[in-house]
Amino acid sequence: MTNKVTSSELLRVYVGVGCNLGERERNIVIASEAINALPGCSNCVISSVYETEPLGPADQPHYLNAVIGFDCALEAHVLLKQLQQIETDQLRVRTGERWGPRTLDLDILLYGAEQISTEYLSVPHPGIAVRSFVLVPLLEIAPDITIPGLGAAEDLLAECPKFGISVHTAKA
Ligand code: A4P
Ligand code: MG
Repeated sequence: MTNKVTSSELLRVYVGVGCNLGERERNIVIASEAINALPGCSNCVISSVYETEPLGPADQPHYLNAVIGFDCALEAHVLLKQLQQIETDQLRVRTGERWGPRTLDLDILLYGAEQISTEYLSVPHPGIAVRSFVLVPLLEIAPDITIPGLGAAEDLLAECPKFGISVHTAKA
């Protein structure tokens, strides 16, 4: 495992954003502002916002999904804690239901080109290859991106279930 970042080293990080409760679009905007305001994080770019059918229990509202890319000087587990605090600030309640509805979910998709496997963190995110709601917005802001250990994101998308993905709000 190599997950140490020195204060002088910036990695490009991609975070997947998902929500299907509350003021969905507003939750995403607030999340991107909160990430941009984190210490050691800068040059934040957000994809278009996409509407998608739920992965998991079908009796829950459709999701809005987006991907946020930014330069990051935070160590990966420190970033995870910061993202979980942003989720909590946006009134996320953890019910324990797998893939249940939520006001905000922030997943670390990619942390530079690093592969991390600890009790608390798996990067690249384990679902990345089979989620159009991750790959489509990721490719929009990083068209040539390669997923460490898995290959070109574009090739993964070709084989991936689509979850009825459509643009909800185009990138500004
Ligand atoms: N964790 C491990 N790796 C990571 C990572 N790369 N990023 C751990 C973030 N967290 C990571 O997460 C559970 C634990 O995962 C954390 O404590 C962390 O240490 P959580 O956010 O508390 O719970 P969760 O999100 O409900 O669990 P899970 O299994 O990660 O769910 P997913 O994969 O996030 O899926 N359908 C659509 N259309 N769009 C969606 O965005 N999202 C989900 C949630 C289900 N269905 C969806 C969508
Ligand atoms: Mg999650």
